[in-house]
Amino acid sequence: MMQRWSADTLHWKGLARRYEKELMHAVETVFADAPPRQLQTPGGKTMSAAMTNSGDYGWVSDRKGYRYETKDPLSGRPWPTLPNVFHVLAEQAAAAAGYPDFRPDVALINQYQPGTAMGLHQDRDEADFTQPIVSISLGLPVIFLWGGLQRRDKPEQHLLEHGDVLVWGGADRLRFHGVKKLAKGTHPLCGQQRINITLRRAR
Ligand code: MD3
Ligand code: FE
Repeated sequence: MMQRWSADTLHWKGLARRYEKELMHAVETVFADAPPRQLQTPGGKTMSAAMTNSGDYGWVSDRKGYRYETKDPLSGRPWPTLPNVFHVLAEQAAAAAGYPDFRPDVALINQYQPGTAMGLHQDRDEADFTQPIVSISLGLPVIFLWGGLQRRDKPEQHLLEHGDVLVWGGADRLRFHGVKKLAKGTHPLCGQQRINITLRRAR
């Protein structure tokens, strides 16, 4: 089921279910090389979700700021190759949403355990905001907060479940957004966690 939240945002419920085993296998392969880790914010707080990346670049945060890096700071090695199933799914969803030329060079993977969340923020470390972002949700459900272009705008709440894919660009690209605290639970394929993969064009 495809649903438009606005002219520039598409919610394709369940699209990723047909690739769920390949997706989780790809996630585990990335984790084996570049394990998810809790990053520090520039202000010195620890983010509650654990993160890692694959692709030509990876998003990192530390006391020096937010940025994309070509190497994993934990290992000093390049990030693992962006798995083909991420490309296939992201490009299919982006094309359906009206972005036929989207070619991601980063897949940021967020791993949420019960009790973890992500506060309202904008994704603005990429070079070209005309490029959309595609997100794939796997595992436990969560309430997604879809805000406006100002931090003070009251967010809409949307449930994101296993297999849901979102594509947003255009006027929605710089909306504030976040996710509420993950509730306890066990998903048959993913266990006691939620995985979110965001496909981006960093450069
Ligand atoms: C933004 N991840 O990695 S993605 C992030 O579920 C991030 O892990 C969240 O925010 C997560 O930077 C949310 C989903 C999403 C969906 C639609 C949006 C983010 C959006 C529409 C506009 C702006
Ligand atoms: Fe974000």
